[in-house]
Amino acid sequence: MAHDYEQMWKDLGLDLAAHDALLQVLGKGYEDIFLSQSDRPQGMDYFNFVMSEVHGLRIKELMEEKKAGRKVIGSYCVFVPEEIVRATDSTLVGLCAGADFATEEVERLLPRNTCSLIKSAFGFKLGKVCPYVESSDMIVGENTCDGKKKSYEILDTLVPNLYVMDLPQMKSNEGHALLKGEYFRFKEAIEGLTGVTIDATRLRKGIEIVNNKRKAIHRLSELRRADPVPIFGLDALLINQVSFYDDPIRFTESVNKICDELEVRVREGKGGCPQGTPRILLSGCPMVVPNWKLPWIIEQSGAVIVGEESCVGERGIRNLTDDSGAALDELMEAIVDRYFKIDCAVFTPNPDRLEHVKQMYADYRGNGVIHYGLQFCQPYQIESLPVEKVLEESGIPTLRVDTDYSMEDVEQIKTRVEAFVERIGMSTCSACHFSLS
Ligand code: BJ8
Repeated sequence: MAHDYEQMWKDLGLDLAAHDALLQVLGKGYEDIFLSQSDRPQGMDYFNFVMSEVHGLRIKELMEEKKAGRKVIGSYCVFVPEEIVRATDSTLVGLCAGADFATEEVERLLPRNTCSLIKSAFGFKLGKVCPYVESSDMIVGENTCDGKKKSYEILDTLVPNLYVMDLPQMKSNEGHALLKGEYFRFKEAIEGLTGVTIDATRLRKGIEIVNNKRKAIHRLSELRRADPVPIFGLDALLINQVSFYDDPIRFTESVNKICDELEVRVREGKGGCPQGTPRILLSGCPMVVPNWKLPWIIEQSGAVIVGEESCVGERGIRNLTDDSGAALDELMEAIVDRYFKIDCAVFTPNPDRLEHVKQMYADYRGNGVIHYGLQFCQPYQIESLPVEKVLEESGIPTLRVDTDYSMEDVEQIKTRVEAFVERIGMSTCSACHFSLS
């Protein structure tokens, strides 16, 4: 792949040696974690291919779109409304990163006790290894947690095209009005960037494309309620992760295709794990490529992940946008209503999320919840305590795991997860054990 795309990466200003090293580590990790699983659905071949070309063919496609006059918008948060971006035929890509990179350089700009997700995003920019950042015509930052909000002030000095979106922190009428104002301001900014005026027809089309993507993931999620589970949690997470990079229409088709296959598995009572495998609901911070450490540990410990209460998961794709409005303003209002329901821990208070975790646990027929907090993530680490309390009061076994992107704590987490899986008292599944070595 490197040979074919080297000139493109050079033109984007990537550091070819550092980028090659990153791709090698990623490729090896992917092989060890994903390709070593047994009994994967055939439909995963498509997602394997996307991953193998995530810095290659997909970037080439984006370059071609740009040549044809279309724009690429990069984002770090699921609050950035993709419908508005699609309404101008532009493409939204996720820029969050899930691996440490250029840590020394990052820590010259950000305090050491900044969460890995923010540090990693900076590391990928400073280390010149992310073709998505470099191909973005606009990068959208958002005022969510303090770490992101303040770090965007520094990011603004590193990129030429940062747009900062203000977001509410309370689910009040004033919060709703703030979000509405910000989405209208964003619409104008996107129109200014692209030269395309968004009308009702365009916006409805954008809503349709994004809703279809969500519906396909909803379908996949529903299938994970079956016992035996027809797909490993790692693969389902990967599909969610790919949704942030892939062409949305092709992605939707590919998810629906794998769902057809999974439906047959469910009908025939087949799956990667035998019936009775302990079922874990993951809850907490978003997990972006290539942050697979905790899910890998969980599934290696003889459990299967049946759902993710996360922005790379159900929190991000949960509700559809109502497309029944005739006028542009009605459709914009529907977009605001849809996004205002996102129960990110940056909101205070945030009772909806506590209810949602419990609801997901019931819907996905869980046997336990593992709460994942990134170290130094105040919103999710602080909220993990009420989450644990509410779950334990309902008799739901809960384990809180706070970690970062390093591999230093793998053994320690493994010991805790294995004990938890044993505690939830179900039979373990030998088919779920696969090795990283
Ligand atoms: S809507 S979860 S994508 S803000 S892990 S950077 S919160 S300190 S990512 Fe998020 Fe939007 Fe919310 Fe979702 Fe801060 Fe925590 Fe780091 Fe985080």
